[in-house]
Amino acid sequence: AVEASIPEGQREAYGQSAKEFTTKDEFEAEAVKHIETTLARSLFNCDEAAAYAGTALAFRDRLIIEWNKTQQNQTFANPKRVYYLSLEFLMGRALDNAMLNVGLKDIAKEGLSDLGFRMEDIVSQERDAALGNGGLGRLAACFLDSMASLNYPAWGYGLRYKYGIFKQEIIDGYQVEIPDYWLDFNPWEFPRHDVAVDIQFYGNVRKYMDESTGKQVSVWENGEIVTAVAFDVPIPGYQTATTNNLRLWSSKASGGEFDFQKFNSGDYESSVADQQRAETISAVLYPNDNLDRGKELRLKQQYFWCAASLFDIVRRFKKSKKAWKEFPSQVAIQLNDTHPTLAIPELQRILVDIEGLEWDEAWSIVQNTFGYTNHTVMPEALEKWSVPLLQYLLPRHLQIIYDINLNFLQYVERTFPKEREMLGRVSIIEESQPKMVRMAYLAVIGSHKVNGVAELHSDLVRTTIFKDFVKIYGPDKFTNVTNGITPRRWLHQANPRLSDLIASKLGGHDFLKDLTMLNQVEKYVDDKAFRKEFQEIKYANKVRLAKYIKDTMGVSVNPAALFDIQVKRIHEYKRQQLNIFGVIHRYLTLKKMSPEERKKVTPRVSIFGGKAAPGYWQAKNIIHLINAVGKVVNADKEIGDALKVIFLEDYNVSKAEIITPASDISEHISTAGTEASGTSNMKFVLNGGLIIGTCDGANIEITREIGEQNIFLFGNLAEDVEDLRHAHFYSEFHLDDDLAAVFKAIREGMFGDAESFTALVNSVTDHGDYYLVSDDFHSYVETHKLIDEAYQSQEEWVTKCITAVSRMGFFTSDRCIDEYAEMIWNVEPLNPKVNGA
Ligand code: F55
Repeated sequence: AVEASIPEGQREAYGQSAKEFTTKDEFEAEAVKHIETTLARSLFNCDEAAAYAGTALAFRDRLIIEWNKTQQNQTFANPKRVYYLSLEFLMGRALDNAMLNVGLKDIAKEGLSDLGFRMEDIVSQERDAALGNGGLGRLAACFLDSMASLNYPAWGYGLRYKYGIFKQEIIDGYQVEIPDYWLDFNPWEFPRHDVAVDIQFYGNVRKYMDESTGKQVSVWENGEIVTAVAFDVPIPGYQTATTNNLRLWSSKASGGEFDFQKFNSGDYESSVADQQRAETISAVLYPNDNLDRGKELRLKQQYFWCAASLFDIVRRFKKSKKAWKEFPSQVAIQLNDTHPTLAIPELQRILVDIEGLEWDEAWSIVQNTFGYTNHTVMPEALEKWSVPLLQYLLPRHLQIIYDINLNFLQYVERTFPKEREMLGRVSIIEESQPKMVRMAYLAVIGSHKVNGVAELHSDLVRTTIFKDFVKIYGPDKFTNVTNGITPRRWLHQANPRLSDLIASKLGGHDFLKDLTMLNQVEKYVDDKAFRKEFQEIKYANKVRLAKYIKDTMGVSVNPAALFDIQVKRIHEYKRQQLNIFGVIHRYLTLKKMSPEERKKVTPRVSIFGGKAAPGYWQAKNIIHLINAVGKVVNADKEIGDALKVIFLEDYNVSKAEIITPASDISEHISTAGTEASGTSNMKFVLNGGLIIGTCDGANIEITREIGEQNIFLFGNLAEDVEDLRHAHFYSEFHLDDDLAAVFKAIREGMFGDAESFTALVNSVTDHGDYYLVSDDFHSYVETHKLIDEAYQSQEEWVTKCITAVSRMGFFTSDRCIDEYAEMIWNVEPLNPKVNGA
């Protein structure tokens, strides 16, 4: 509307309103201005929290200017855009990243020092934005960083949870969950109270014949309405003006704070209750990773977020006045796992019920718009929703799903008339009691491309869970995009000294935008000075982690020891139990040695970290065992530095930035075929650590890139897992001898209360050892011996580490995004300067 615009003559002032500081003094002036006026604090009441706030607000101003320009530029050029739909964005902290991306961290550091503060203290004031569980959520965050850095016109869409993933405390060795209320001061979000969408739930569907068109029309009516309010978060690219948008939806009661009609009619209490109910939708992130629990509130979250996002996307498209058939040339929507699959029937509903398109035309638009990324082949993680629940909550969507299924099954029947048994297998509806909607099948049928996240995983996707669909649609619909990580956060920010060392040899930091340039580092593998500096950096990073361990846990660890780290969500398939059983075996071995022998072994610090889903009892048992072992081993004077066992509390993104650069070895030891990709494996190698791993997920491609002499692989292969599991039940179960000794020690109470570990031991000995712990134990222990030996020869070790780092260029998320853009989205970067912006 014209009246909403600034008059022509006055527009120059616009865009000049916030100061684009470039010097230390200008930065200080901006920060102080914010402390004084925005926060209303005096110079005599300026603590670290205030200094953080002032710094954040100063940088925020800069981001806003670039962000506005980027959005105006995108609106003007109106290119095809990418929309990344993810229920999780595990962003971590924003300030450090913002300072590095706009290239002003050094200036801010000097400015803060003038004001009497240390940069590290200020940066660590910020709370993590922890709107995710693990790998899937962090991948979405890395992708946002890459899309902005590569100038893709891209938006993220998610939920603005009031509570992110819980904070973990360890009390008496057990995990305790504390709610993560993170929003009391969040300068990085902008409420858009004018961007509000009403979302309907429940109700019924009325069908009637439209006399004028002669068409049957469906109307979804009498539902409950909840309002979605947009909160926008700027996503700055690295050394580019592009600043993209992450839009998070927050739920509130429709009609504002209270329903005034109810309020005035004296129904105050129920008006407040309605408000509470509405706000519940975006209240809390579900803390399960790789497990589907089918809760009604979770389904509400999914629809609320999909419907609000699609309304927004469609509204933006309609402004262009283009024909509907142009929709897929303007819009690419990527589904991060099946969590946003309801977007498929929702777009079909918008096109058919609201915009009046014919079914087939609408369906072709839908299929050409969506792409679906699968992150797991494990059956317990594949989402299903019960038909009765969908009928109740989203009656029109259920009808649409049935119609999609009918058309699909008719097509399959025509194409494969002799394979009628296939129909039941590929049906979106599982004929169980109650009937279930298989969301992954709906996602495959409604998308034009389906991808896995590492080569082995994508092969498994094609040959196991979607085998029939490969036959139906042909192999080209199924593809692979191996995961990656952003080198900005995971190298430059987490490990500035290593980043600078590399930059000193490569003529600057350009490699952070083209990570394949790392291959030039290999030239320096024999360079004495380079090797020395590389080693010193690793040592300094270990000293920093050792200090953190001392400060938080009171345990002293020797930074010269081999740091062996496994940090990730606690899950039986990730096999932290294999690791801790291995640690116990090491302890038993050490105890049998003479003091002289013990002096010769490579000293080790075994470090664990990660959260267990609150309802995942066996995962909690694993945490308990790790802590119980730590308590005994760390207090054992005879053992001393030869072995320490640490469980780091509350592993999250900002802690990962301290932990990752400090590893000598990290563990990626999932049962083969279960870890779709893994991404921390990439972070550790990029930071100059080696890995021990199974032939699983991206470990396989890491091996191909860095060379098998630079990685420690062990264990059975994915292709043999099925037979081995079968053999556990149908042949004599053989428990590995060393593992039997470990179990004996546990049972005899060496680590306290033996009873509380019974279930963990029994899962191997009595319940079929589903994760093949016993089958892989010997190979695991032997491989750790090789690691001990290799570490003794520091020269060879450093050679491996430097070689590995130099060959990691493939694993940048920039490469992933370019692959998605080319193979799946068909979008191109947009020069941020085209309008002189
Ligand atoms: C969260 C909720 C549900 Cl309902 C299901 C899964 C998850 C989840 O957190 N999954 C997850 O993190 N998957 C991981 O995705 C990574 C990125 O692709 C992979 O590297 C990793 O192998 C996979 O487990």
